Amino acid sequence: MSASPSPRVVQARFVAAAREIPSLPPPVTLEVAFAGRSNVGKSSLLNCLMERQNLVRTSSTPGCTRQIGFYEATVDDRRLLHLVDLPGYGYAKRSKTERAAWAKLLDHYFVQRPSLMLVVLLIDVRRGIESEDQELLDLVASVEQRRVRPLPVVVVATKLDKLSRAAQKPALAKLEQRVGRKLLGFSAKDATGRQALLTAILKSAFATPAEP
Ligand SMILES: Nc1nc2c(ncn2[C@@H]2O[C@H](COP(=O)(O)OP(=O)(O)OP(=O)(O)O)[C@@H](O)[C@H]2O)c(=O)[nH]1
Ligand SMILES: [Mg+2]
Repeated sequence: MSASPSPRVVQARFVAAAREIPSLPPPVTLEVAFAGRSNVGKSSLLNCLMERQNLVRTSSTPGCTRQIGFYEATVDDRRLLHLVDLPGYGYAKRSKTERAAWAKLLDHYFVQRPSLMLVVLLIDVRRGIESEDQELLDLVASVEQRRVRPLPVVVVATKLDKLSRAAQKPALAKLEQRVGRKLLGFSAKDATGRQALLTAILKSAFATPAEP
């Protein structure tokens, strides 16, 4: 199956929501998870990627997404993917116990989930790296050594439209330097970066594993 130069999600639907590992849907479809602090724009990015206005619930109030949401996306050449919307990482208004339980669940999901092919990590371009973002970067790095297969990560800088055009490039460059890797700029408002992100997702998710 040849890859389209400008892939699009042609069909999208909600599949399942889960609060705990036992209620996750069976890992039969390749999966891409979207992680990041509360309010960074995970659910909005998913709507934008799937070209659907309100398939995923979003809110200006942090803490909107409270369950792991699974969405099936059909890409134009009929490839199927599950896009996984995660609740905000380290949401401060939750109790310490609740946050610890969530970190544990996330760790388990990242390490054990056989269908998970890629994590897309979101960082707000204006806020830069705060403690939750660093914790998440560290968590993903630590997961790599405990997985059977590698877990690639794509880091996305969100809400690019909130900066003036002139400020976007320097802000991205600064954040890239902090993270120590290349970032993709994104705006759910004007769909900047949608094509590049979808292309990166397809490349990772459907990559043929290297021969040992
Ligand atoms: N201007 C602008 N606003 C955005 C963008 N992405 C998200 N937002 C806004 O940011 C707020 C949070 O967006 P969500 O997509 O709900 O964020 P989330 O990361 O899913 O948040 P939680 O579910 O709480 O973890 C909403 O008011 C969105 O409209 C963007 O690219 N540009
Ligand atoms: Mg959300």
